[in-house]
Amino acid sequence: MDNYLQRYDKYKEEIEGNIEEIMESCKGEVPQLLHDSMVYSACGGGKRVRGVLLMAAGEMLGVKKDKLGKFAAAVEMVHASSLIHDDLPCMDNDTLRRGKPCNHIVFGEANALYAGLGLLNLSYEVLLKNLENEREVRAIYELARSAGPTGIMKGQSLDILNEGKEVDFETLKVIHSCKTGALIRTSVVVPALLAGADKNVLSVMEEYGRNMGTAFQIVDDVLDVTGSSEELGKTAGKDIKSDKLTYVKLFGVDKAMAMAEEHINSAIAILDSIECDSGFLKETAKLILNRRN
Ligand code: GRG
Repeated sequence: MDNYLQRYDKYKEEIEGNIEEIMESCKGEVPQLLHDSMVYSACGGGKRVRGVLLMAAGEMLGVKKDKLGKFAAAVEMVHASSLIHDDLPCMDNDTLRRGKPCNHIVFGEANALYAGLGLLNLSYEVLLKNLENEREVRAIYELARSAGPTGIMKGQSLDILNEGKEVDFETLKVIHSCKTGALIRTSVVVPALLAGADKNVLSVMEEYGRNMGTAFQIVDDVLDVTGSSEELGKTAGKDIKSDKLTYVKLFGVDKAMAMAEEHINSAIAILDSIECDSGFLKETAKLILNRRN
């Protein structure tokens, strides 16, 4: 376990170093306030689960380390952009994120809007600037698709449209698989694409990512009612207040956790069908189930 945590922290450090480098490289050209607000959210903490998954899956499949670092930074920048927008008054209207005031509280709504769009765009700019081969084009396409109107944005749109609506499991599954699942799945599909993996490996990584994404959001739903704002670094109890469609609303805490565990077990089991050293990805699956923030 100690080894696992050390490796996790090493990936995290590498990702954060890469994001800082990217932000530093455009410093002179971006208005100071906009740059500050992008840095505030892109460099300001977070577990970096998506980036870590990308680095670990890529290493497992034999992708070059420097390439992985760029993609992991990009995935985390896309994620940060979605968090900024998620917190805006016109969306979830929150004030606390990663234990700090939300971006719009510090920099104002207009800046927060641009910081989110800026990080989203910059993530693609950096990847395209360093483009080396066709595999990377496919990987960038996958990232763009998961962040767009058939991915995260679709999930968020349906999430907001379904606040206060009747309970409907099919809709809930679509919301979760897009809002949260898309980027988590992409985090392990991108390295498979970069590695030029065959169909079998690609579908195993997809299946692993799909289960991880669903479990991640179920646990998020549970933590919203069982965690404190201090632990979570964001306002607890928001889902009930907004009458969101969640696993807890549909099934209660215990059943929801049992369902998350099923997805985690499936994620772990599917990795056994490829001949790779998948120990780290299996441990990360367990971590997602047992996380407290
Ligand atoms: C600009 C890409 C983009 C999208 C706009 C606002 C929006 C549409 C989508 C919101 C998507 C969203 C925030 C989903 C919730 C996903 C989720 C569970 C976030 C928390 O992830 P953690 O726990 O956070 O990994 P940290 O802080 O650790 O990174």
